[in-house]
Amino acid sequence: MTSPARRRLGWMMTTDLFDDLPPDDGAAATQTLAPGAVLLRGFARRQAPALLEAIGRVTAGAPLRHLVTPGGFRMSVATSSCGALGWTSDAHGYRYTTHDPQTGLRWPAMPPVFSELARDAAACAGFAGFTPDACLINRYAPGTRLTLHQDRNERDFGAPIVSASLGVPAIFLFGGQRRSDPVQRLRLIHGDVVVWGDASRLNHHGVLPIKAAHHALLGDVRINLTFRRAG
Ligand code: MD6
Ligand code: FE
Repeated sequence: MTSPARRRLGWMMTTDLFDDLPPDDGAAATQTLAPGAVLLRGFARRQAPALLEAIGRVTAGAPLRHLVTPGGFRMSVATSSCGALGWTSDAHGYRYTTHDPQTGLRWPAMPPVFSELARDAAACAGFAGFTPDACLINRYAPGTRLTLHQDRNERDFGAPIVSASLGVPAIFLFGGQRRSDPVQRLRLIHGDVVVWGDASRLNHHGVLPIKAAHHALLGDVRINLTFRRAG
């Protein structure tokens, strides 16, 4: 049982099991998507349990809800926010507010584990000194999608967007400045982080309908944290 061949097979089987996991040493694999846009594979995986605990606390104070678009459509994604500013939408348009319109209270403070992740991911992508003042929390049930759009409600496009994925996989669409530009389809899994700024800051992006799947920590949902400098 301990022949060289058997040992080699055991070693191969072990490495095969872990092949699809990114390195867990802080030097996660990075993939450039476009000038100013990078995918950091597994960047948030280590912090995921702490992020989930903080998401629970934030959404206890500012519940996830289905916003209505200015056009009158109920969004399939359920949304909350934390930080000095929260993103919201109603018949009057998309905007950032200091208070949650649903509770009348200020948005919950941004947990340090959130802001530290956003700062570190931005720095890793070449955006040192990123200090987000808004974090949008999106929960995707199976079938939920987000149509291609640009993030342009922020005051200053000098800061990047940092987007962390948790839970079941999603196909993230990353296009260009024009809606008609070619779109990359990226499969994002638990712990992956995408950062886009500079020449990519106004690139279109979206999420295809989430497929039924199971994740050990999150069950059948995907949660996305999107960090911005909004004010
Ligand atoms: C995501 N969310 O949930 C990405 N952008 O994976 C967004 O891109 C987004 O949910 C602007 C406003 C709301 C959003
Ligand atoms: Fe967006």
